[in-house]
Amino acid sequence: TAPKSPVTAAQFADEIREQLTYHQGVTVAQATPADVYVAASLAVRRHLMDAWMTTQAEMVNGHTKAVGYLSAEFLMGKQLRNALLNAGLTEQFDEAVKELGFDYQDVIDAEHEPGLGNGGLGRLAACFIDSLASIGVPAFGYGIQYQYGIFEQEFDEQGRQIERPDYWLTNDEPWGHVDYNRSQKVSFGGTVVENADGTKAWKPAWSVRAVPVDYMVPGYKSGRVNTLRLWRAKSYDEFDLLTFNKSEYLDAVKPQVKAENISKILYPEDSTPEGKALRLEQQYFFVSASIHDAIRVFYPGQDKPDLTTFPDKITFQLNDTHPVIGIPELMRVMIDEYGYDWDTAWSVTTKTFNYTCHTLLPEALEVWPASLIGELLPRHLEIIERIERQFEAELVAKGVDAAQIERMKIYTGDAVRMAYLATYGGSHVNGVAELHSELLKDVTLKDFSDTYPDKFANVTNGVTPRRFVKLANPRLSDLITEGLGTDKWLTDLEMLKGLAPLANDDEFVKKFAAVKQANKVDFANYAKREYGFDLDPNTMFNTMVKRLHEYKRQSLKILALIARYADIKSGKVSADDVMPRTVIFGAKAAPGYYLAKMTIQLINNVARVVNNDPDVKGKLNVYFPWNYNVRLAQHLIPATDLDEQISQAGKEASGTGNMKFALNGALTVGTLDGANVEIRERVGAENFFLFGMTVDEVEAQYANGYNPARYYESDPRLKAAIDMVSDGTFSDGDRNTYAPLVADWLTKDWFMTLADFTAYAAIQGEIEALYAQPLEWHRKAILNVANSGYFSSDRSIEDYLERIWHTGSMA
Ligand code: 26Q
Repeated sequence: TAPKSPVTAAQFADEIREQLTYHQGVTVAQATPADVYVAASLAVRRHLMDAWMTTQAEMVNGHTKAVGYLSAEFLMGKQLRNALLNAGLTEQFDEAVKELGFDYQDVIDAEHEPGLGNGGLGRLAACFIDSLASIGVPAFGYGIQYQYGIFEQEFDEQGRQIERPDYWLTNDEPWGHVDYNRSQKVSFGGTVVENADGTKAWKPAWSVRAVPVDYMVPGYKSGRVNTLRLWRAKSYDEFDLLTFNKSEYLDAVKPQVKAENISKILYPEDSTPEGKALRLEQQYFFVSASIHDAIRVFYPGQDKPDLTTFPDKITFQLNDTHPVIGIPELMRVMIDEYGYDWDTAWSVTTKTFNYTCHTLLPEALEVWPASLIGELLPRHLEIIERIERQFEAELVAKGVDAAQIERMKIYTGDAVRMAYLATYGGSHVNGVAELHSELLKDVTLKDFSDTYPDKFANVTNGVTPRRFVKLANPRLSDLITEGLGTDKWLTDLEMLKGLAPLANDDEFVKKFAAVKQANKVDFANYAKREYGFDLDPNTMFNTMVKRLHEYKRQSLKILALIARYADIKSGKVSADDVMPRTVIFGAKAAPGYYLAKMTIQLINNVARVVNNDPDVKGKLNVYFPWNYNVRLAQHLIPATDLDEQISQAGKEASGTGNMKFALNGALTVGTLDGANVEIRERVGAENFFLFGMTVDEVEAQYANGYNPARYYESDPRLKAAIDMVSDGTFSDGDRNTYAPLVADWLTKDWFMTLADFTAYAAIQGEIEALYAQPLEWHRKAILNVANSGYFSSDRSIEDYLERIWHTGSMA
């Protein structure tokens, strides 16, 4: 179904006026851009409402299984422009806003992006629900409406990261619809008692009310609008007016505070989970509410639903281990709340869930102390124990040896391994890139893949071309449409292949180069306005944006940059031979991640020193715009010439920034890690700057006892760079500032930054030689665009439908 042809610009302006008057009660003359933002958002929402209701009705009445994407994070980015695009109202909006006397950019800027995620995993969830709606698959995203999203990053005078709370709900938020009438009760604590008939009953100690806040997820030209349902925790215990007296007044609100804390804040750690009770409460809170919600939706008004049909109604995808408590929860709901026997419940549960793993780092796999689960969810711990007994019996029956059974324990007696529970308790496990899925089978979950080989699958990640090409890069989008003679590529991204022959057409290459140049000028203006930076768009824009992690190796980039700086300064490289470069970093560090925060400080101070040094003026500049988020990504990616994907081989599960850059015509310098491998295969080895050790070489180094000092001693440029970090060049002469970082490099260097330095430095020459031939550079960039259509999240979703969910789009 195509969306109905909507309204004229004049009509849309009237609709905005109407919202201003009847919703906000302000005249156009009184209205601020923020008012117009709210009014316009409500107006677009009205246009999408019929499609939203139809989609929901057909989802329940139709014969297509729905997808429930369970994720602790959805990093959505701003909503207004995306909704306009999908409602077919972009031009009307631009004109209407002008007619009302506003600048459309001011209106767009009024929206505070919902930062309800840390990075890759949360953004992937947002891309996936966009694709599900665009393909027309009935789907719910289920998560948490955190009141505080990912912190807002600032830098202090010393260049250190400061975290500020992201109170994104401080203004009117027109997108989320708070549906108090569809709340769910979620309980915690207490004890388990045995009923007279031998069944078990959980007597919880306390409960919270999960209130759904619904967001529209409009598909692009599909006529479908799915739902993102984010749960907000509310207390049932309002003031207890009967019992409190004056001295107990403050105590009386304590239960309320405790309950509402559950959805208060997004945990900003994305690699080394801490076993905090509040985090487990969050996980159970949204998963329990979502499971009950799905039963309510798919068995409307039924007291005794036939839950044996549940896996035909919905399939739950577990986005990493964060929602895995849903497995024992569905068991509990079926057995305790609906009276099913264990085997029936187990059969339904294993058919309902599938698990996506997003990591290879052992320290990032969630393991919960059994004592904590026992305290918070005593009935679930019992169920997990029984799952463990059944699992061990099954392994014995399969002839698995005792040592392996011991290694595979889901429940060790002390702890519960959530990845193992997810693997056993669901139908499929998938990694997020081919290399990652192979390593999952061979290393991380080897025992499981040996025992259950058929469970394992790969689905390589993807990104939505609507947000990351069409919205972020309108110039390139127009050029692609011109080149292909159609805009159908936006829903069939493999069509980009049709651009490949145009890489040999000099006229097209020049147009492509002009698009990139114009995007760079735009970004320079944006950086001036937002950050006060003076970027020179006539230099190469070289970008590294992603969370700050040792394994991602921002250190490698900064050390190579320092070495380059030293070369120019010492005259070893004559300034005339230097290809002018602007290096742009963006990265948030987890607040408690000491070395990551020190790396941020180092980058900021290298930037300060380099940018103020007349010896390298115009040759090398370094900028670190703070608070990297979806909005900044949308501005920066289209303006990038060269992007950095330089993680240690075998550590980045996939990466998705790499895909966004390739689709926007940047060339990549990268290692054979994650999805880089597949990107390089598709765009062609000659159009990708590869360097560094392979997974096997990394493993061999670990096995031989890796010694970083050896590399420090053997590469004089590396030595010089590290010495400059320790001698105070970037700390006003203070030799202590970076001592812990330097000590780590020289004695541990777990991710082998030093071992890859020489190769990384060497490839810079190749990069600069190519950049000196603009036509050749842009030809390769075009081939990156042309051959990256595979990395659409539409394709990822098609793969999930076929390999894992076994369902399709609505008729
Ligand atoms: C877990 C427990 C407690 C607190 C926090 C967490 C937590 C939160 C977020 C653990 C991990 C994350 C996020 C992980 C993540 O973003 N992984 C990335 O996922 C991308 C999408 O698949 C991949 O492209 C990246 O390679 C992977 O690092």
